[in-house]
Amino acid sequence: VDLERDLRRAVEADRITVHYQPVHDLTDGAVVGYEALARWSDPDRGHVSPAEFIPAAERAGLIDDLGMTVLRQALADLRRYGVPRDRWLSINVSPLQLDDDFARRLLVTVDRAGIPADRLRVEITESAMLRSTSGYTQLDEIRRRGVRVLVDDFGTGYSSLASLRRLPVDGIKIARELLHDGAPAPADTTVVRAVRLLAAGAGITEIIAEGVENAAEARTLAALGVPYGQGFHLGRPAPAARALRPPGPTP
Ligand code: G
Ligand code: G
Ligand code: MN
Ligand code: NA
Repeated sequence: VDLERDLRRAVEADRITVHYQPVHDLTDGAVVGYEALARWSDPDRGHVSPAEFIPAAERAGLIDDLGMTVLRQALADLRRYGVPRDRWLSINVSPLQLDDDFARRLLVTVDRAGIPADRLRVEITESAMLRSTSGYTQLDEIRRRGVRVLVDDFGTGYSSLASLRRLPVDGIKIARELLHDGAPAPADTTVVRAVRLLAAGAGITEIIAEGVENAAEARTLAALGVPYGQGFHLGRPAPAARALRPPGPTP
């Protein structure tokens, strides 16, 4: 409860910040987009993990404000740092945000920022999507404007071809748990092949592997036809000034 109170103050005082983790094209290494990740550093608590404060925000009814704060900051950062037009911005969306006004609010915010809606990606977990069919309408509405919907943490829940075909989605992010399973070895090729087939069966080709932690994994995934990757090997989450600044001469 104290946590929720402090978080409310942080959200109201605009003290939630955003870090960015790049998504890379695994064939040529180019950056194709960024995932925005909320950060909270409290004067007394220090750095609080999103694994702790996101659920707290959901319990306290703050997730909507927090999500919009992250979106607004991220859209502003795209402009401030002159991020090239062809790089997308991905935000995480909690199922609790998918109320009847979600699409309208999101699109108004994007339009006000002067960023084309087709640069935006929205990440939602599969279980969250399956929970509310009313959310489908909202997702379809933003998709009509060009926003792409990605299934986050794919493979950690109940994944089936049937559900994937029914969901209003454009891409999937393969959960890092699926690739590592404790072993520091190359990505599990059987699992990756299966996921690719499942996605293809639903007409989905935008596939992003999460948790790419070494060069061997990146090579294996590329060889298996996974187009995109994200992970510590490719780039860690970092503040805008570091993550989004165009590469310049190193001092
Ligand atoms: O990478 P990191 O440890 O920051 O993220 C931990 C979890 O918090 C991830 O599951 C991520 O999806 C979630 N998360 C991070 N930022 C946001 C946000 O702005 N909104 C929501 N709903 N979840 C977020
Ligand atoms: O659930 P979601 O995919 O939104 O979570 C992103 C989280 O994954 C963030 O907390 C981020 O710090 C973490 N993350 C990103 N890349 C890697 C990686 O290569 N390895 C591990 N273990 N975690 C990662
Ligand atoms: Mn995510
Ligand atoms: Na994920």
